[in-house]
Amino acid sequence: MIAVQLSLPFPHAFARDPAIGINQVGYLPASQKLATVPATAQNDFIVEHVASGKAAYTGKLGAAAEWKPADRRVRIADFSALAQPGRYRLRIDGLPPSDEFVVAGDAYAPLAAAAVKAFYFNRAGTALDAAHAGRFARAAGHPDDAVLVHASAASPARPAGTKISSPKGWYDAGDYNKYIVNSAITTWTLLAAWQDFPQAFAAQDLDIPESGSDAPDLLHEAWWNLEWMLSMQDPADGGVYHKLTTLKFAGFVMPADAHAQRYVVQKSTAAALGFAASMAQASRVYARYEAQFPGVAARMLAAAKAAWAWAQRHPQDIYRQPADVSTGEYGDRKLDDEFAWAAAELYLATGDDAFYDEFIARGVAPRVPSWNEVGGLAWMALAAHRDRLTPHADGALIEERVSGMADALVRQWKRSAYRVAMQPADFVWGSNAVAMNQAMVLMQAYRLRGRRDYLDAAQSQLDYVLGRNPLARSFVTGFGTRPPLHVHHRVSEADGIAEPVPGWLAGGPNPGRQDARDCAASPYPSALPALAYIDRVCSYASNEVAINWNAPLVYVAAALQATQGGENPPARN
Ligand code: 9MR
Ligand code: 9MR
Repeated sequence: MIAVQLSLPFPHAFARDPAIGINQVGYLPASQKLATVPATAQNDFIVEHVASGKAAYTGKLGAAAEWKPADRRVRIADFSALAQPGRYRLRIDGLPPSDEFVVAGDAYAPLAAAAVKAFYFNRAGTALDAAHAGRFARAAGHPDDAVLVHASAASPARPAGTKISSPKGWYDAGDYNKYIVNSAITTWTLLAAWQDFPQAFAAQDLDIPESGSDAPDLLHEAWWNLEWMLSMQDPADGGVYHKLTTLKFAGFVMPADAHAQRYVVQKSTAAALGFAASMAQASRVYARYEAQFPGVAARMLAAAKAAWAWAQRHPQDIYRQPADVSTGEYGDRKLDDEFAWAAAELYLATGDDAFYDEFIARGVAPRVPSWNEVGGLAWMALAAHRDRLTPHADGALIEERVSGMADALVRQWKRSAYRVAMQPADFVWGSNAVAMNQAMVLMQAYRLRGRRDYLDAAQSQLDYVLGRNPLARSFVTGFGTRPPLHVHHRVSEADGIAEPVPGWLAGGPNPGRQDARDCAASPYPSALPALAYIDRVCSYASNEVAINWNAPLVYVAAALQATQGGENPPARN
């Protein structure tokens, strides 16, 4: 175990031939523009027009410094002043030129759209027709209209083996199961993107079956999952099943060829609270579209309250994986943050001060969110909707806690030789989503305080997942010069199309390498935090895709596009 952790035969294989790292999708005219350059003795860099080879910008490299997560010394090239749209590359004597990149007013619009469309591509229980899915059209699978109640979920009205219907929803990730805890943070993040940056989605045409209605496509896409979530609530008591799953993971087959029996498994407190939080939030969002989604807002608010009430009666029903079930767990034993999150959203939805008190009573610290750490979502929701706070709430405290969380990230970003906020401990399963969730926090603080360094730090996080990383690769399928080609995604692998389904963020470097045995034929080239990645289908620990990882990518791409997009940006300050 320890030997594997510390001494692979060639831990520096990637580090020996480093490349200039740039954002391969490009930059907005107004964005900060950084490249990461292997430590070189040269001091000058040139940004040249690809077409003419003429210099568009010349500058000096920053001082060399060490970046621990990749054990590398790097220098920063800052060409933020280059605001002229065009196609460029970076040149430094003695190094191979960088990949080509664009500066364009709409640089992240296609990315933001594709990252939402990825959810459509992961819809369960429906055929994807060629008119909307193009070559990724596929037959329907998993109708989920005859799901069995697992013994762990049995209740008087629904004994084990009862058949229920729980169709639609999104497949969680590379696997075909549907998990409430993960669905909750995912739909919350997508709807937060809509709430915070509606201008990025108002006219977005995703070319999904619902496109062309007078509600945004994003809300139609989210409703596909919310409708499924509603069916996971037991009408008899308000409890919410933790997941809808096969007993074991399916093989790498298409949805239409996966026929194993599906079950709803154990009601859990975490599921009830995540459900309550996201339903309360959604009820406010869809209330503005009553004509397109009749009755939906009221139904969701009632469902949120019922789930909250169930959680009050079952405050500690931790999910315990039954012996005959081996699919994803999303297990969490610490639920203060889930209580705080649901309370905060119910407070915003109802204006009832008792929910605010519940939120405060949990004493939850604002942290960068992840599926099992949702306290930050509560703080951010309250901060983003200060206009809804009652006199009972402490608006100044809320604002301070959210910007405090972002200030810590800004400090990390400034100190980092690589100019990213991520620390060694952030390189976990789904590290790229950590990067995106950090950027979401920074964009929340930017909305509160308008300070330029929040924006620049968020930009750096997006740069990182799009190529300004020590592997010099984009981590989003279909985007950038070297995107992932072999993600752990059953559809992408089984569909017979060489390229993976586009718009998906791969999990990213993860020194935990929990899949090492499954990947023995193509071992990780390095155990270093930022280099422990393989673009292989075997690698569910570094190269799977997942809805909760894509949602903050949607948020960040849309937020930066909305904030800094356009051909004639305001001057930098
Ligand atoms: O395909 C599964 C993936 O979706 C999960 O994230 C991962 C961890 O739970 O497990 C994958 O399934 C693998 C299993 O855990 C071990 N044997 C190989 C399976 C498929 O590669
Ligand atoms: O994202 C989850 C990660 O935090 C956990 O460490 C990992 C192992 O429990 O599971 C991840 O979630 C997977 C889920 O269990 C099943 N679907 C695929 C998810 C992404 O790999």
